[in-house]
This record gives sequence, structure tokens and C-alpha cells, in this order.
Amino acid sequence: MTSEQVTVYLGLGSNVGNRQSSLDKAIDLLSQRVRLGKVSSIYDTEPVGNTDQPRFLNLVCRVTTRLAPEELLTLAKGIESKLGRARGTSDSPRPIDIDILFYGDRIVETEELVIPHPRLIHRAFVLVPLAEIAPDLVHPENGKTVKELLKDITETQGVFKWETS
Ligand code: PH2
Ligand code: MG
Ligand code: MG
Repeated sequence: MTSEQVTVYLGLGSNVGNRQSSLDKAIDLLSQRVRLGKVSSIYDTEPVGNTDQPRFLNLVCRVTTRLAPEELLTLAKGIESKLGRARGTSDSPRPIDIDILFYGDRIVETEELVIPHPRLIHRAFVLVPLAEIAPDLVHPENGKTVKELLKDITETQGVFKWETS
């Protein structure tokens, strides 16, 4: 196999059970299968979309991998299941959600997977932690850096740094 190492950014969120423990476990399971790079601080965040659900803890991390996007998605789903997430719960509370935000500068659009994540540009709970570890990362579709994308959204409220215990 000669596939290249790709730098990938993942967004993790949890709003059921012991949220910090779920994030820790997910990071640990990921690190067994991909090379873990920088991990952001954890942020306590207001739920976006379905607001009638508990607050989230969110973080983002950088990993490098030779896994193809679809393989990475399968890995993410496997970890979500392992940590107790039922399938088909896209807008309801979940112990862990792992989203592929960027896969190098690749643009992917299949039934299963859209990369870059289509909603990341609107989401402070992604852009705030992302700006912490990759402020100069460029979005391959609009050419803006993460720092610029964060400046574009006016609503950074509801995202607070979480004191890790
Ligand atoms: N994830 C969603 C919907 N809304 N809100 C916050 N604060 N954090 C999330 O991770 C999140 C959300 C869908 O995956
Ligand atoms: Mg998500
Ligand atoms: Mg998801």
C-alpha cells in the first residue's frame, strides 16, 4: 500500500453520561488506530440545532493516517458504537459523536460523507477549539483560514473552556 499520510481534523462531542470520560475514551481508542497529533482544550458548549438537550463537551484533534475517508468514517462509527451510541441519533443526545471536519484539503461528497464538514463554518463549538490548534488552516472550499471563519461568526457565546478534572 502506497497511500499517503494525510492530516485530518476530527470534531468530538458528548452530551450524555460522563462527558469527559467519553471524550477521553474516544481519544484513547482513536490513538490506537491513527497517529494522534494536537488535541484542543475541552469546551462546555450550548447545544446547537436541537436546543432541547443537555449541554455538550466538545474538542477537536489533529491526526495523521493512511486510512481513506470511508475507512476513517467506519472507525469513527465503530468507536461511537463501542461507547454506547445508538445509530440514527443525529440530532438527539449521544455519549459520543465523532465528525470528520477536514481530510487534508480533499473535498468529498458521497451519500455517507461530506468533507469538509458542511456545518463547521457556522459552529463556534468547532471553530473555537479549532482556532486553538490550527488557526491558519485553510478551508479548501472558501480559502479562508480558521481564524477568519471564526471572526465571521458573531455568535461565539455559549462556548466556555472546561476545567479538565
Ligand atoms: N452536535 C450536533 C448538534 N449540536 N451542539 C453542540 N454544542 N455540540 C455538538 O457537538 C453538537 C451540537 C450534531 O452532531
Ligand atoms: Mg456532529
Ligand atoms: Mg456525527
